[in-house]
Amino acid sequence: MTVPAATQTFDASLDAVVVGAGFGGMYMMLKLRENGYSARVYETGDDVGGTWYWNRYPGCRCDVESMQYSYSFSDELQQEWNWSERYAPQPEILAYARHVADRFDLRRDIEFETRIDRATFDEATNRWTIETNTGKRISARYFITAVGCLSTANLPDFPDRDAFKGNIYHTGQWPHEGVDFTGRRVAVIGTGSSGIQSIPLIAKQSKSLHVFQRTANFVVPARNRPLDPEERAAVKADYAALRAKGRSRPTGFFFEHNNFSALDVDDAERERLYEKFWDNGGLTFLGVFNDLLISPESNETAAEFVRNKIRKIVKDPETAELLAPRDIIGCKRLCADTGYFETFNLPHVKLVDISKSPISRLTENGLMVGETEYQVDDIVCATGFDAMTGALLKMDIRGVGGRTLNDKWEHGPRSYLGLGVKGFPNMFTITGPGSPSVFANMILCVEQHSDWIVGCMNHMRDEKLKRIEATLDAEDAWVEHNREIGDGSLRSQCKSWYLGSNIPGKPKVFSPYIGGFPIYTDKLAESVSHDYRGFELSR
Ligand code: NA7
Repeated sequence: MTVPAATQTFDASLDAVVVGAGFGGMYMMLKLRENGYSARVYETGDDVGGTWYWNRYPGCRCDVESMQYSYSFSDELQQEWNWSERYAPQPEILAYARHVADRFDLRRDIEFETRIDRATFDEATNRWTIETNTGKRISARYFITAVGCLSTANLPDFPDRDAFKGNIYHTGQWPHEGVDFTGRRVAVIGTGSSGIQSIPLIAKQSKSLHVFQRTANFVVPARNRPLDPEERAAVKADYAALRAKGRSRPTGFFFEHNNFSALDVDDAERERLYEKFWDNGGLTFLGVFNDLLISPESNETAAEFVRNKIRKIVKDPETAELLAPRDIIGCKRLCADTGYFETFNLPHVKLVDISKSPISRLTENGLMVGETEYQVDDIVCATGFDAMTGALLKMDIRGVGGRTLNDKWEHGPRSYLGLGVKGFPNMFTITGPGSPSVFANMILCVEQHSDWIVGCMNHMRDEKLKRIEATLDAEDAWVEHNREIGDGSLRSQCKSWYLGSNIPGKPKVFSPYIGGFPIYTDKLAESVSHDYRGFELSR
């Protein structure tokens, strides 16, 4: 039975509800407050930080350089904060998030330990009713999600999971008190970024370590190092220009890159350039040539360069071959390591290839692969996330006519600009599927979306409008545009979480917008300058 909105009672009536107190939710809250809106952020955790709150596994750090993976909206903030390393470790990023929350007095508008379970659009009032796991009901004109792209842990449902008597951890839900693996027999399942970062450190503590690899991943050295004061000062003195340079690049962050093809140079020069970028470290390796993600032939030169590096580092040839990925470099997200491959030279570390024979079940004492039982005390699942859509679809979101977002996205996410969804008026999805998000500097992305959303809300307020909804035509065209440019990139050619292939049964749709940050910026601006083209606005 639907209770008419007019007769409902609410615990709060707000202009906007924001879901999630990670970097997106915090900045959105700040903008809403600055622009005079009543708003509240609801957050499941007991503190700010989002992904950096939950992912506390050993070795967890950002793969984007610290001086760029930080807010750009406040020069005072970026001048006063001192990153200690080239790639900030998780505790430092969390400390930064806390600092931002305190500095801008955000906590008073954040309700922690409160999960949004349901949001229902009421067509009579053009407002959302939002319900929490604590029993609260809030009415809001706008429902804004800032739930992150990699926030719903994928814990595989191994048969007989409960039979295992030891501990099972997921890297994305790591115990806050930490885990001591000293003297323990450990299994790590998964060799994506989280596995690659944690394996060397778990190996240091554990008595034995078995790494279960379904797909080998391309990994380049991070070359992490402390940042010295002069280096920081030089960036800070030039921060505005550096940020502008970042915004002008497809990834939203600036790094050295070349504007020619891998096939434009001879073998010796190609090798020299790969060596140079390898020595420099980090994901910028994919910037050596401009066609590595377009031309399979060019890509293969980079892939083979990395495979050869693996063969040189890993002493056992059989293990080296198993660790050397066969597919396209950069198709799955490239990983950056500190001592990952070297770890497999340690006598107590073993790689178990599960590409042909998966983990069939857990036992009381470990796990089974084929007929072999691996006895362990602890299992670490570095098995990733239900990426891009997982956190959105976990909520019961109901739009026009009571249609759920789950139903609307049955065959994959559909949105206009990754921000608005037809049938879900007054809902905005910060870094939603269909926006650059994971292909760009996430912090610039959340700033961009929040600025756009609040600009739109101001327009609606000025014009006394009550409802904004993406049109079906705009949504269809955007989905098609995403598909077309996705098809043109090698990134869509393998099984990855960009495509949803890591989650059994999930529709295989290439979700992030791959057109690049500057082009996307223009698209957002064009919509605004054409009276919010692609959206229907009404009283
Ligand atoms: P990823 O990159 O999704 O990696 C997860 C890993 O776990 C990957 O090697 C998967 O193999 C493996 N996996 C997933 N499910 C299973 C099962 N059922 N059995 C065995 N192995 C499995 O997640 P991360 O947390 O490492 O990184 C996510 C992003 O966070 C990363 O890209 C950075 O952007 C930060 P697969 O490759 O699917 O065969």
